[in-house]
Amino acid sequence: SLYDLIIKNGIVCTASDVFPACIGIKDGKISSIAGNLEDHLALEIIDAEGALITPGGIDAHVHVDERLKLLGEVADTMGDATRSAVAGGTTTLVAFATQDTSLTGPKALSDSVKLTIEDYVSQKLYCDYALHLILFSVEKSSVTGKNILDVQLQNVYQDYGVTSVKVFMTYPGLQLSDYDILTVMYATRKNGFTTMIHAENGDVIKWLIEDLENKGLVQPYHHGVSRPTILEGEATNRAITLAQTMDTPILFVHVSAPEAVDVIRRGQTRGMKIFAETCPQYALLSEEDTRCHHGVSQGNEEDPDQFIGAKDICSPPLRKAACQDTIWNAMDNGTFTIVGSDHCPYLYYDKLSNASKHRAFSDTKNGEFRYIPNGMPGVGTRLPLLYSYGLLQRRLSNVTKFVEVNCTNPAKLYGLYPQKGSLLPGVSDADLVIWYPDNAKKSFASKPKVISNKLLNHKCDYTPFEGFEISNWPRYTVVKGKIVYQEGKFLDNATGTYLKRMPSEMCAPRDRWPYPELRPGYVPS
Ligand code: DUC
Ligand code: ZN
Ligand code: ZN
Ligand code: ZN
Repeated sequence: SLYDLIIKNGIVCTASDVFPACIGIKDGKISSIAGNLEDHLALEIIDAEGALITPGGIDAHVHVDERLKLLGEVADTMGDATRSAVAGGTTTLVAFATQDTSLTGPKALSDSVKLTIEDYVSQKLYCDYALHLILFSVEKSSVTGKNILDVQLQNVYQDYGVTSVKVFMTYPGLQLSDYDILTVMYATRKNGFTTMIHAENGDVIKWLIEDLENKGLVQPYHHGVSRPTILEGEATNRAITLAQTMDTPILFVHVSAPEAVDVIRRGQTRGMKIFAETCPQYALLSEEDTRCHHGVSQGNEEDPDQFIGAKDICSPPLRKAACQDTIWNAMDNGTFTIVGSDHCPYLYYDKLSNASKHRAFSDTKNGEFRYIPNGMPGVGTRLPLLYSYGLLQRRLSNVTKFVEVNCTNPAKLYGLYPQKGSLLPGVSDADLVIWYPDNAKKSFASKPKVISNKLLNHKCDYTPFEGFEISNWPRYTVVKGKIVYQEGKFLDNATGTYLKRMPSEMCAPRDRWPYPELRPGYVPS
């Protein structure tokens, strides 16, 4: 027949348009979108009953079991993360391959990616995924190092279609100097890569952590005290300065601080190619969520160790509740290009004993915040939270904005568009989500009202969003034309594969230099 599947009676929502239409799907692709498609043309029909239909989400920031446990050992495999993603309406992931510094030479980075992909081929994947590359060591810390990296990046793109690199301005062992960041920017600029930046001033944070420990202030709450917003603002501004020096587009990941939002917005207004990502936790949680360690009175059955605040530790840390409005506004006004989850699922309870012991206790009997791994799960909650708390509560102006930051912009930013991130007939994969109509009368019996860990289908033993009320949860998630998740249940027909990417269609250098002599290849006349 003409179509494998027709979805009718829905409202099609893209990053630009909202309109009632039928969607015809054939061979895993969106084939037609039309006012009416006749039932007899398809093998299978879904009646969407007036529901909103959006492209599947793209979560371009997830951590799964990486080969080198630089930031600690996470609970989810790629298979687990794709499963949780699909249950929450996300149909593409971009995770991280880590530079393997035991490899050198022109294929060092290409082989780092290769080994990562090999780890995932045997896993059952529920949707497609791509990879960024984490760089934490510049092989030759001299101006000639830029040529080595240039060739290494060329190979990584040619061999595996990786077109983005993440660098850290914090963490002992991972932090790059300004000098090395310029080297990275030279090479990413030349190869059309996107440079992703974790902006926090690592030297100052190191000093503050030591000082807090000397004062005995080691509980989870003090993790946030050691990483104040001004240090994110400073590092963000410094990275913008480096990007301006090297005429390189940059992307700030997991932005949390109002000071950072301010310098990003000002740089954008000056015409700089600055992009930014925020995460649902910075819009919906606060530093108060890490406080539960305080005082015996707050201890209870659930929290015998006075340690439950560890569930809300991430970096950058959760901020004051008063910062949340800034995050929502920047999401709605275009300062933030995308929303990613920064899914980084560390087990709260000890894996082996299953007792009420966080892994940090194995390193130190007091559970000092320094040893608590920085991250929380979120790949399954990103879209439902943004739908209920963003769209329905009017913090996001409309559904086109919801689609833009969660689906379409991540695809454009990371070179996956228009195969992913839209519903363009003839070109887009049939990855989509059917949401409940607001006034749904019919619903699956267990229609969720609050977020619970069970709903998330991940391996992590908690969610920081436990108990958050949700008005909508994906009713159907369709991946490459197959209904993979329907009314709370998985249908056993999922497939996922590695995606090669194109260079970003948003990030291109502007060729504006503070002095012409700084231009690569400048020859004095
Ligand atoms: N940065 C991330 O992107 N994820 C987890 C921890 C971190 O610092
Ligand atoms: Zn980071
Ligand atoms: Zn305290
Ligand atoms: Zn991350």
